[in-house]
Amino acid sequence: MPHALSAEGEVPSFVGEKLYVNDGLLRPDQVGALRESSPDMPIEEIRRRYNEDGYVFLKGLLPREDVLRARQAYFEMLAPSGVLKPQTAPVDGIFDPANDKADYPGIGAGAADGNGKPGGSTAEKFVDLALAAHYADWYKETFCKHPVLKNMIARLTGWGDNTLGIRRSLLRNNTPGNKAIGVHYDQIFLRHGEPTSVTAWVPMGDVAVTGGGLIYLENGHTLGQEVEADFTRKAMESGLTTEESKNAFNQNMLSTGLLADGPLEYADTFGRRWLVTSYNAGDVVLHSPYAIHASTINYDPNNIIRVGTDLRFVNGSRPWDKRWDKDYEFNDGV
Ligand SMILES: O=C(O)CCC(=O)C(=O)O
Ligand SMILES: [Fe+2]
Repeated sequence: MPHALSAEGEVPSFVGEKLYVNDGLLRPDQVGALRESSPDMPIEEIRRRYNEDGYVFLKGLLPREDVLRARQAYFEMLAPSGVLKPQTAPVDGIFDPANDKADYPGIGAGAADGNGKPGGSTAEKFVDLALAAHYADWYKETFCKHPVLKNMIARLTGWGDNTLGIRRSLLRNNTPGNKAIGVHYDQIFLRHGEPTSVTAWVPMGDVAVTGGGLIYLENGHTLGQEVEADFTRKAMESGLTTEESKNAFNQNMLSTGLLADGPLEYADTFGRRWLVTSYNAGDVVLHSPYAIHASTINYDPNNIIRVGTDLRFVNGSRPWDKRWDKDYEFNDGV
């Protein structure tokens, strides 16, 4: 049976919703559901799923109120930039539709060169405040060091007291309609360490399925390993030094360090689906350093700004990428 066409003549991507990525509208055959897990499952089962899928999506791991408290602090800080719709509560994070989205570009995905300062001079107030939020106590000392998260990772990995939350993190804001992060796996940016880090992707607020959440390539962690082996081979063949080959932006790679800007074409090239979901405040996805992921463009029906952070954990008793032992800054070369 042919799929019903929507009013615009385009087929919804998933559960009746249209999911847009940097290179267009995902087709239904390119999309599946992210597998949900419960933090109350036996840790062996959580570990089994993490190893099998390259990620584990833990519903309600963090107390919802802790996440919303951070969301509120974030938007109270950013409100003077005019980002929020007048007469709305900061915790709701509703973008003022009267704004030009170009003046409110996203941290982490908004700059053409990946990790540079996004936007022009009219974006400066917003961008400067969004950067300053990285250094605020409620973020750096409280949210990033949440004991429930660290404890889960210590149990998952068996690292125990050696579990170390690394300092550099990106507190990302995806304003409606702006560019989304392209296709990548995290080890590309962590090559000075062993490929055993765990990333916790933490949505800071509820994220509708069309609201710009993270998407994972099905079995992407096995493909990521193959791609990394290929980069290593190319680096050797082209005579790069070990140091050069560890660079995420070396001559064999895109200038952004990404595998591709466009998830749609990438899914077709490798014949794999993107796994998607909606998120609630408190949910966390733990993913392996080879898990291939990207995000959708935020087209939330209520103009809710998507905020999220990626917190990384390593075994502090093993070699890890110490370039990350610093707070995030634009153009920090990592
Ligand atoms: O939040 C995003 O858009 C990207 C996050 C990410 O790449 C990660 O958590 O590793
Ligand atoms: Fe990532």
